Amino acid sequence: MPQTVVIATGNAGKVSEFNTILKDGTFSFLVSKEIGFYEEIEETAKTFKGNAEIKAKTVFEYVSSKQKDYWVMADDSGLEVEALGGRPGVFSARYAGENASGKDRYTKLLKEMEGLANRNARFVCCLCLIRPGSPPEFFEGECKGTILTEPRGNGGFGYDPVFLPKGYAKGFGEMSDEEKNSLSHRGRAIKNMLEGLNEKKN
Ligand code: ITT
Repeated sequence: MPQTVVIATGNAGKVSEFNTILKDGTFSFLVSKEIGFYEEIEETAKTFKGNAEIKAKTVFEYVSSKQKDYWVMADDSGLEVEALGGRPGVFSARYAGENASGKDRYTKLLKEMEGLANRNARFVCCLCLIRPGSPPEFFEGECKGTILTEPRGNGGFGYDPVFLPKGYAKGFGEMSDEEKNSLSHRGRAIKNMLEGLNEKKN
């Protein structure tokens, strides 16, 4: 029987990536709203880890009163740009205002970076996993790269069209989910989680 994991997210792009990476039948995923959780969770922490924990704990509290054996996982992630002192960072989702689209966000970023020679950046992902009876567990992943001067491709979500991972000719926006997952911050965090879970089993 697959382990049911509730992903504490409202971001369809993240869910699609989780489903692509973890498709071997070990886990069966539900998203927050599929278990009746519709609240907007306020991300008040200053770190990815802190916000991942807030999201996972909030949904776990809701789920555990109904389903005792479900796991809950949350992903807090974002883009850190060197020349902007690490911005937008934990504010990546809110960088262009509350209801902005991915396109609004990367268009604003390209504008802010116009003429900047240092285009180094990294994507960061922190996963928080809560299993019943255990303290929260954290798994991280990063992907270094550069910010393009123009968007390329329309795959992925968020800032993907303007991110070129280090050592690759294709940007995230030009990659399939599989290609992106093999090197992305989220793919690496998930790999770390699977390794961590396997170590605990043995
Ligand atoms: P949830 O909190 O509901 O999971 P969210 O989109 O608000 O969804 P975050 O608070 O973690 O998620 O914000 C992450 C933002 O960083 C996200 O909205 C994107 O703009 C950006 N981001 C994160 N991972 C990304 C990726 O793989 N590709 C492109 N942009 C990404």
